[in-house]
Amino acid sequence: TTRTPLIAGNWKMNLDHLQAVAFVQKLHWALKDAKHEDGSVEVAVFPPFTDIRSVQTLIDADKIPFALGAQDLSAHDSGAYTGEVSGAFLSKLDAKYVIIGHSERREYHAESDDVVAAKVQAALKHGLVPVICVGETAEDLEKFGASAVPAGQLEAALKGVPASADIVVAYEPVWAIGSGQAATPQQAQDVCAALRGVVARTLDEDAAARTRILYGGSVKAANIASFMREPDVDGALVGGASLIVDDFAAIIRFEK
Ligand code: G2H
Repeated sequence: TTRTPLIAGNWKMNLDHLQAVAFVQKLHWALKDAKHEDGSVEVAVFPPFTDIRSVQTLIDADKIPFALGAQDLSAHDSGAYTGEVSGAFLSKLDAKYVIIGHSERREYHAESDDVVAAKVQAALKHGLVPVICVGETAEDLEKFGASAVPAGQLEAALKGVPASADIVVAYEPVWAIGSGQAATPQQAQDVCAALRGVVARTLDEDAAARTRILYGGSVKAANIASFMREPDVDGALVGGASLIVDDFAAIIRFEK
């Protein structure tokens, strides 16, 4: 199976809507003639909610080949949930993807595996592709090894998901996030392969062959190629380096 690599920029709580529009314009210029233009690499940006409308208008007007995603969504469809954002609203804005269960949400907003699973259901219901984030802390790594915790998180998130569902998985070891200390390509490969096994067991073999599994955690221009050479790493979820035009463009232009 050929899986189209996905390079995803998780901006976290950075760039207001004016900065976001300027950034996307600059990134688009920096990528003229890059391989995303022919569809051999997919690029997605995940701005804060308040930027999504502005970025959507720009990529639509200028025919910029970036997919749009949100960093979170509500588990509910609508109603008395102050401060929450429905997946229905996101898909109306042409968002294709939504990040679910990022470790910062698990840690600072107490998102449990059950909440993550409910949000995955909400995303699928509204036609969004969930980017399901899993990863172990330094303490988990020491106690259980690298794969056990992320595999358990993924299994929980896939509860009730049909085998035909379009999903993306992101392996983000918590100890590698924003720390400048990325996992080694071999570590990423081992866990991504284990996660593909979870998809095969929980969904089916076809889903496992089709599903893109990303590595995230201190990805930069200097290390992207080493991750992309691994057979079970199908792309990257990039935080810090997705906020710098030249760095993110260089990551998208990776050569194996
Ligand atoms: C992990 C990653 C993006 P960074 O959180 O999701 O961030 O690349 O800054 O480590």
